[in-house]
Order: sequence, then structure tokens, then C-alpha cells
Amino acid sequence: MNTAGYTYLHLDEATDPDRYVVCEYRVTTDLPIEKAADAIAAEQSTGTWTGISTLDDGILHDLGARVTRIEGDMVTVEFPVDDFSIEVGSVPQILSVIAGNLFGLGSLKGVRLEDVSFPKEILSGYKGPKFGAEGMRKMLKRPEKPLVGTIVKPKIGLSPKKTADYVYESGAGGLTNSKDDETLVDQRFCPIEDRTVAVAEAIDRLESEGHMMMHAINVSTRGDRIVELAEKVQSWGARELMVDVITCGFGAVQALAEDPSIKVPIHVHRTMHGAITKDPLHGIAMLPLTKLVRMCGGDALHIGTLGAGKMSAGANDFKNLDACLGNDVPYKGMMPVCSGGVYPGIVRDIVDRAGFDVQIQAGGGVAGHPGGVRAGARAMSQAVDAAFEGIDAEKYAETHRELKEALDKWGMR
Ligand code: CAP
Ligand code: MG
Repeated sequence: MNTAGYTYLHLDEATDPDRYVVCEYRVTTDLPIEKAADAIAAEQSTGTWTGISTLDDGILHDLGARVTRIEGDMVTVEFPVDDFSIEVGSVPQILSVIAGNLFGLGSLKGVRLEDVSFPKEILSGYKGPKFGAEGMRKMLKRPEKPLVGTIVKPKIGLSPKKTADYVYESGAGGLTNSKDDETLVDQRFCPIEDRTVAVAEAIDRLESEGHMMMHAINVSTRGDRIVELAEKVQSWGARELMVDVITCGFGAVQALAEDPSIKVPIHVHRTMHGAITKDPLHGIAMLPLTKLVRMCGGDALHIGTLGAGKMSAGANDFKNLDACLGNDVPYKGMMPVCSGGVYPGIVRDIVDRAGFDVQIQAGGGVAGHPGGVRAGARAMSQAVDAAFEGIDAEKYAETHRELKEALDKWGMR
């Protein structure tokens, strides 16, 4: 019996995948795990802490969540599709169901949403990436090699002109991508319009010199302003936008991606994700977040460095690659972005883990090069070329000075 006085259906086999949203939770509890599972199913669908006279069997049958599998500390809960808004594509309401009150249930010491699968009826309410990995490659004229990028450092403080100079030097060093850092939007020391115009001139200059590059301008702001800001930034010449999805919300990504006037890719940063993904026993794994960002239309998403960089790796990071690029959903593939503590000496390790369909980027690993930004960009480009050609970085460094200088400073992973 669950706390609501009803026993939720413990079915031996999963029910109709087309009629249910299927969630996998890792549960830590002192209760018998069946009771903990029922508490999740009840709280997130038709129940509460006590039995109620207004919940009849019909409602329970039609809308009650079902516990369909319990294996060790893993619990599968299936939510009927009718538990979800019928309006086209609403991630906020989905999250209130699958990742809502349950995290605060006193009967659970810990609960982590490890994965979620949506039926076609829900997936069809989302458009997915407008450009995706393939579209970005076409824009950059880079069909196969990993994209290689940088984050302008310091995070904050550079003037619009110095930002543009950094971007130009990065492109001259062979990088395909650059971006604002996650805390830079429209501060007095670098107004977004001045920065966007100056960076656009640098990118146009690189193109006139035969090199394609895009820089993502961070438009993270309040929900009622983000589309207007993005349209302005695009009109000032931006070739890519950036949104901090956890702080802005999935709806912000979706609003930009589905807006027909936005004609440039959206780079999705996940700052603050650590508050909910880092604890292996409580919160939400990156995998459900990755699936939701792709549904909402992110063209590129940070998924960490699969254990190779400064940010700790999640156990299922590799599943994030599939969630970015897999064909199991009706959307264009989303470019996985490997970033965070990256430097030339670990590029091979990342490529060995992620393959070539990835964007590898370094902030400190470019700006910290002894030869400056252009040399740092060259070293990263050389490291990616070496990995793509299957040549050991140290061997490649024998004939590529900038890479050698980077390996001398930071070594190999
Ligand atoms: C990387 C970065 C990114 C991280 C975020 C930073 O800089 O700009 O925000 O990639 O982590 O501020 O740390 P460095 P994640 O290259 O200098 O580390 O990609 O895991 O979301
Ligand atoms: Mg950053």
C-alpha cells in the first residue's frame, strides 16, 4: 500500500510504450523499496500523503502512475500520457510531473532521475534543432573533423574590441568556434551590441580570408526579453546564439529555436547543472536534461568531457552522446560539446571517447598558451588534426611548434 492508501499497479512487464512516459529513478530509502516507489508514483500523479475521498478508481486507473519494475535501487515509474499538458511542447509541466515534489519526499533519503523516455505523442510536440550538428558543419564547411573552439577568457572584463581581437586571433589560429562565457551577457564593460558588432566584423574578416567560424553571443536573460534580445543580436551580425538553459529555462531555448525569425544555431550552456546532476544519489542525471534540450531545439549542448577534463564525469556520460546524436527520436542530431578544463594534451583522449562528431573547446587551454591566443588556437587545431589523422600528439608536436609548446606546458593527459 502506498501512503495514499492505494496500491499502485506493480506490473511485471512494462506497459504500452506509446501511452506512457517511462522514468528510471535511483532510490535511497529506509522504507521497503516498494513503498518508496509507490510514494513517488502517488505524489507525482494522483496521490498525496493520505487517502482522499475524491480520488476514485477511474481517475486512479486513467491517470495514476504505475510502478512497473524494481531492480535493486532502481525503480521504473510510468506516467500515462494524459498526465501531461496537451498544449504543444511544454517542458515546464513535464518536469513538474517527472522531477517535481518527489525530491522533497521525507520518506526518501535520496532519489535521482536517471533517464526518461517519451512516447511519440509527446515527442511530436517538439521540433528539435533547427540546424543541429549537420547544419553547423555545413555553415563551417567542416564535414567530418571535430569542431574546435574556445571560450573567450577572462570570463568577464574584456572590452568589445579586445573580445573581437580574441575571436579574430582564435580564427586565425584555425578554430571553428568561439563563444561568450556563461556569465557574460550585457555588462557595462562590454555592452552586448558593441561586442556583437565588433565580433561580427572579426568573423567577416576571417571569412574574407577564407576561414569559416562562428561565435556564440550569450543572450541569457529573462523569459519575456530573450527573444527580442536574440533578434537584435542576430540583426547586429551574430552567427550563433548562446543560452544558459538551467538558469534561463528549457522554455527559453524552445522559444528561440522555434522562432522563425531566428536563423542562427543555438549553443546551449548548462551552468548550474552541477547543483542537480553532481550527486550520484539525488537530483537529475544529465541524460534527461540532454534529451529535453534536444527536444527544445538546442543545436549544440555541453555534455562534459566524458571524464577527461576538469569537471567530474557522470557514470552515464556516454549515454549523453547517444542522446545528442541518436536516431531514436525524430529530430536532427545535436552537436555534443566537450568543454571544461580542456587543453591540447587531452584532445586525443576526448576523441577516443567521443569520436569525431563533437565540438571540443578550450578556454584556459587556448588563452593560457605561452605564445598567446593565436598560438593556443593553433595548438588546439593541431591536436584535433593529429587525433583525426590517428597520429600521436607527441609525434605530431615534433613538426608543429605550437602544439609542442602546449604539451611542454600542460603535458599529455
Ligand atoms: C570552460 C568553461 C565552461 C565549462 C563549463 C568554464 O572553460 O568556459 O563554462 O566548459 O563546464 O567556464 O569552465 P575552461 P561544462 O576551458 O577554461 O575550463 O562544459 O561541463 O558545462
Ligand atoms: Mg564558462
